[in-house]
Amino acid sequence: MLSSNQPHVTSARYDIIGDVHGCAKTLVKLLQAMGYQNNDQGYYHPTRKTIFVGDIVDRGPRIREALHIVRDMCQAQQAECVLGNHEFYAIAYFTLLNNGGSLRYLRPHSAHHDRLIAETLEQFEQHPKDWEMMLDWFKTLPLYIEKKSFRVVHACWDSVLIDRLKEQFAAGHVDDAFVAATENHSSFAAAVFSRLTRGTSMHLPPGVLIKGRDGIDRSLFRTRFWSQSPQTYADVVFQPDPLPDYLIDTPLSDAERARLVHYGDNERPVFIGHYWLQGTPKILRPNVACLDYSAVKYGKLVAYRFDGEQKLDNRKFCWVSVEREEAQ
Ligand SMILES: [Mn+2]
Repeated sequence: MLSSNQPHVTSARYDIIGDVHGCAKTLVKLLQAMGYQNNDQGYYHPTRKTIFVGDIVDRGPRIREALHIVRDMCQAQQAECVLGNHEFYAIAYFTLLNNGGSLRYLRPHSAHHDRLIAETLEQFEQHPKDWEMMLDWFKTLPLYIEKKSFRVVHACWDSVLIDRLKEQFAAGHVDDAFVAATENHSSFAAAVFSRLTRGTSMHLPPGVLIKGRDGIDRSLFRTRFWSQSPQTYADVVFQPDPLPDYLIDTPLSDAERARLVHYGDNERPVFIGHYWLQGTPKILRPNVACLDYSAVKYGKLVAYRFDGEQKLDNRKFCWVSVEREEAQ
């Protein structure tokens, strides 16, 4: 029986943490700054739980350690974690498909895909059993978390897709057949993984390309799902590289507007990661907060300390700045 002075964890007290990408030292600093302690089962807080928005894996210097911290917290029921696009990439990179005797990987081992997973494979090279365990764990992660007072998804809350997914997988995590079905890019499974873990984008007008800071030409731009009555490209664009001036006032066509995902102001708060934001953490809407502030690119590892409020508050962000690689 619970004694009256025992700390009581309500369902609404959560620290939601952004994309870790192998920054284990920074993660420990953030947990400690928020009053978490460590015992033989991992980090815990006497009165709060943690939710990770995904993308624990890839890029950073301490990927294995970061995965162990997060997995241990999940195993001890001190945390939950949604699947990020990078965990999905890892699953797909190691998923072998066999159609009519020809074996191939669900995620082709192209130079680009090899590059994205390189740090992870290097850091697990001497620990193959450990990596297998992590891959098995990734497969158990839900694509979204929905609580009475809030929601979490890596990149985009698309209620049409999520409602349909719920009918098939009530707990939010899928099975091997659903993962394999993403090979067909027009399948429901492919739409779910792409939309929920990578968000929405829009095609630029025919023939127009924009060059990103990474030097890559793109015919698409990332869009936000929380715009209210957007009229122009400026109202929906959401990415580190701004659109060129001559495009920014382009009116949205009815067809473009119809394809946008809409997250209403009256819906419960939703927390996301994924978008490589910079600067001082602040909410995107009263009910939308992004927690990815580019920790692995010497930005910040950010948490939002949620206590059930339906209007989010900029004072509830907590973060650790990453100065250089040794600190990651
Ligand atoms: Mn991501």
